[in-house]
Amino acid sequence: MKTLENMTTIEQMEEVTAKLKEQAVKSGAETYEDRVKQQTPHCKFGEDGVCCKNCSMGPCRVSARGKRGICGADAHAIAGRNYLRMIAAGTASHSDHAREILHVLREAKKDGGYQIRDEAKLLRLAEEWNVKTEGRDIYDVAHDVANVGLMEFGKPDGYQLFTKRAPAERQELWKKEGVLPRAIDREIATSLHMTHMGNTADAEYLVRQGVRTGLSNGWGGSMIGTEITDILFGTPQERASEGNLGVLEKNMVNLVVHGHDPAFSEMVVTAAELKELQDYAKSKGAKGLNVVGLCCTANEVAMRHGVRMAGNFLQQENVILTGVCDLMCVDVQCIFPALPKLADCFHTKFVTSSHIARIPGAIHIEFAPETAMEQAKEIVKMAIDNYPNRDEGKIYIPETKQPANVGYPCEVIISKLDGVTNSHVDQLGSYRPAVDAIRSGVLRGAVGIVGCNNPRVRPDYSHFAIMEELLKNDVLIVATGCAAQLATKAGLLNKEAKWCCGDGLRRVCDLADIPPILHMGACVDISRILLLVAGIARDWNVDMNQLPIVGVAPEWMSEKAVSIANYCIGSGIDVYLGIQPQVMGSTQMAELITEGTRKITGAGYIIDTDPKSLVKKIIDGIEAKRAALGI
Ligand code: SF4
Ligand code: MSK
Repeated sequence: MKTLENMTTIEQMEEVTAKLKEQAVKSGAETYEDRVKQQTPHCKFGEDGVCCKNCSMGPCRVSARGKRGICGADAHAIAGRNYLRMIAAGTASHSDHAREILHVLREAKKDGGYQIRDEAKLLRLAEEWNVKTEGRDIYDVAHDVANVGLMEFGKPDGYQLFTKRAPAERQELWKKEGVLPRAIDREIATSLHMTHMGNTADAEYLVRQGVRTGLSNGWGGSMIGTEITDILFGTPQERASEGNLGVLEKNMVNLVVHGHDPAFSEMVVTAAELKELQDYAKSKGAKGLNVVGLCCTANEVAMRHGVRMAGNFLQQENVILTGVCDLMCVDVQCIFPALPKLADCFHTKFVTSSHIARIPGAIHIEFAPETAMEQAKEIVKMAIDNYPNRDEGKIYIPETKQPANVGYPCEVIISKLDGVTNSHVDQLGSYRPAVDAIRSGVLRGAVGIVGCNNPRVRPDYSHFAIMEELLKNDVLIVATGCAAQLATKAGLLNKEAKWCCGDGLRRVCDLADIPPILHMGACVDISRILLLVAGIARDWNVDMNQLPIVGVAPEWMSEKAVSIANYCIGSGIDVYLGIQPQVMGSTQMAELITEGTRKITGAGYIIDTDPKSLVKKIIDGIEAKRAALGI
């Protein structure tokens, strides 16, 4: 087995970050590393989740001196309420993103800025949601589908429609346990209501509502977001791309799109392809326009256009520190409010576009579907006009970049598997070749590695160490979000990375012509992983929690990640965490999230902050699932 010799190591990535830090110091700029020092050590009450400020009798904190808040809430109630509020906020974020996309679909027109790119998917969804299609204009169908989707947020009765996509046993379990999700906004509101002063103080019920709210995201908001994005902008296809800071170009106008909402980034990418703007860039002495992505927006535009990826969450400041970022435009989520101030130390223009993420010091261009193209053109022009303003003395572009194969939604995975066996593919598709490979032991199992990177640990290191070990042990990896970006930077999304896999996984990669880590998209696209696991469970004729398939978030940081973890747990998928949830000041909560949920959904957290022992636990967990299935 070859080693990772052609890959970019964490040490090499860290060398680049250290050089860019020198750039920051020279320019008098502050970076997150400085702020980590200022914030360390972190507040222990906050870390343990036992500080409550849900009413003005507080804030109250649980300590040896005072074991209850003024109202009598104990550590379990306080930690449980804080935890549920994180899930509610994460669910709100993913789901509101989906709602915005539905509004764009409702405005889509044949000759408008937004059009339908995947008609077949729209028609399938219309059928699933009982929207009439026969003899109708496709845009009338689209608008009705958008209205059904919008009702999923606030309908007074019934449950999330997409929960019917789960295996029947799972749906029954959700009903029996009272966690079948209702309207998305209702689950969020119920969570906030339950955690208001004077309401639920029993940690178990806070955890149960956490699972239900998470499920309204996974099988509701996020899944709606992914489906509608595919309908509007096209279901991703396998594509070649490149990733890491070396994708920034010295002689081109560099425009960076950052955030999550493809309705915005798609328009910027489209505008930058216009000849008039390419010519305008040349008129300013540049060789052309170079649009690159950051964070989850990078995943979105790479999967649909092959746009190159500058990096993940903790790389956002590094992009500006290169001195060649002519403009960074952002939409929503995971955007450091530090960026406008940092941009001021360089020539970079920093543009916000959404009322959801207003940041002092930014140029704000409020993005609206009806004027989207004009606004995107304005932004691209602003980037071009800024190109001549670079300060040569402040430029350092790291050379590091790696080739990547991206764009493996369920549809592409199914067609790749179909190529292996020519098995019949029905409308839902078949994962039978994957089932056979896992059953026979050629693959030991599969792991979804997702989530952010986090300065609480050595950034990116846990992702890398876990991926490397799993590949050697014949475990197929699917990745999304900033974990997928780390795989990109390391070179692990390249088909050639099969050389660092065990024999079984390498054989599967050869037969199916896939890289060993399949890029499934942004963090909202973890709903694709739910459908993948549900599809495999269906073809195996077991429930989702029986499969040797687990989720890992080695460096998670956001509230969205806690919501995601809860929809995975709710779906029977064990979640391995490398960062402790902020509940450990409550023994009851510590037990509930690791063991208690197993009695409800058949899954729970396994937490270990040491990546080496975490990956051992993942492999042991997969083997235990195999043993229970008798394989
Ligand atoms: Fe303190 Fe109770 Fe108010 Fe929380 S709800 S701040 S524990 S009095
Ligand atoms: S961007 S939520 S840092 S994955 Fe989706 Fe990355 Fe985590 Fe944000």
